[in-house]
Amino acid sequence: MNKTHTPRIFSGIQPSGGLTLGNYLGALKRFAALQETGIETIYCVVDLHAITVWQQPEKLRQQTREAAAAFMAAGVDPARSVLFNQSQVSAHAEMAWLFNTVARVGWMYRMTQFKDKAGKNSENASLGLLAYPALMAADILTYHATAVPVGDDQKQHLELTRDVATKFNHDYGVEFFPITEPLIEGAATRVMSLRDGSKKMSKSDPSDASRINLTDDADAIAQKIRKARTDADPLPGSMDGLKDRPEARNLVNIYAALSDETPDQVLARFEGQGFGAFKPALADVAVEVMAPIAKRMTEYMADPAEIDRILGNGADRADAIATPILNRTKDIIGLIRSRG
Ligand code: AQP
Repeated sequence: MNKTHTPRIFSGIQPSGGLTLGNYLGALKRFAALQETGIETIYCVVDLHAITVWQQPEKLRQQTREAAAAFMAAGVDPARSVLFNQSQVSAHAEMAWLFNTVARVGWMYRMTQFKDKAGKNSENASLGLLAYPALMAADILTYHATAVPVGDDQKQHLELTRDVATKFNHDYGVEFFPITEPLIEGAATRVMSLRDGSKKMSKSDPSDASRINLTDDADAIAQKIRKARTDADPLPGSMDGLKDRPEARNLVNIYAALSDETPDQVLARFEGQGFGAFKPALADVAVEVMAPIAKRMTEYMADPAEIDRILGNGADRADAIATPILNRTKDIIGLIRSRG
């Protein structure tokens, strides 16, 4: 399907709060691993997405730097990947406008993330929150990205990106945009809240106890896992036995993703044991993986000017890829470009 397009990976994370274990396992960990494939990787702190809900300006700056520090602490190397913040490359916003004319209003209203975030008072949500998926399509397609690693919650937005590319290509009779593949892989594509197994772990959840933050120290991690909601039954020998136990399933999936095992391998070791034994073991694995990341984040955050320099440098490299693709898009549409 993408025979004419060079493989290229793009993904992003919103600086809409401190990053969580869900962001790490569903996204960051895989971003770093994908650097080993030899395929070009472009990673972005999507600040223009974050402002679709109100962000306090000074906090937004801090969270943007912290997200960049998290990328690097998780193993994204700014020399091997392009790492930048979205608003420094204006092609994203321009392409999003062009895609606003391609995407249909009905597509936007169907998005579950819009329904969840807009809630009952959707008339009062920002227009940007509704148009969010057109900007996400722009992020991806402005680089002709062929694959996008994401968590399961972004699947619907990725489908919309494919719809935008297909409709644009069809409307203008071209084969210009690739039909991007989602990469949704591993045991932790949807890490759930520690307080409610039916809700996704999220950086903007009002309850701090619902999530593990990348900046949490060992004590906080252990305490949150100890207090995580579970049930009183012992663990079964395989995941089939956890069908109706979402909280238990979540903790086993987290363990498996952290220790690079399958959930069934984890259960084979803990079969017959209760959470009194499982939770401390999970806390140990979580601290072992997360503590070095938190330490590296603190080190990066000690030099905000260096983070800004890295993001600016990444933005220059991103711009060099994005602008020619934006210009070709304008030519296809019939927009005159005659500046010197
Ligand atoms: N709980 C999760 N499990 C697995 N993956 C997750 N991701 C987010 N939460 C989980 C993945 O992280 C990447 C970045 O997400 P985002 O920041 O763009 O927005 P989001 O998906 O809406 O994440 P949050 O944490 O829930 O943010 P807020 O609270 O601001 O909405 C994506 O690849 C996502 O799939």
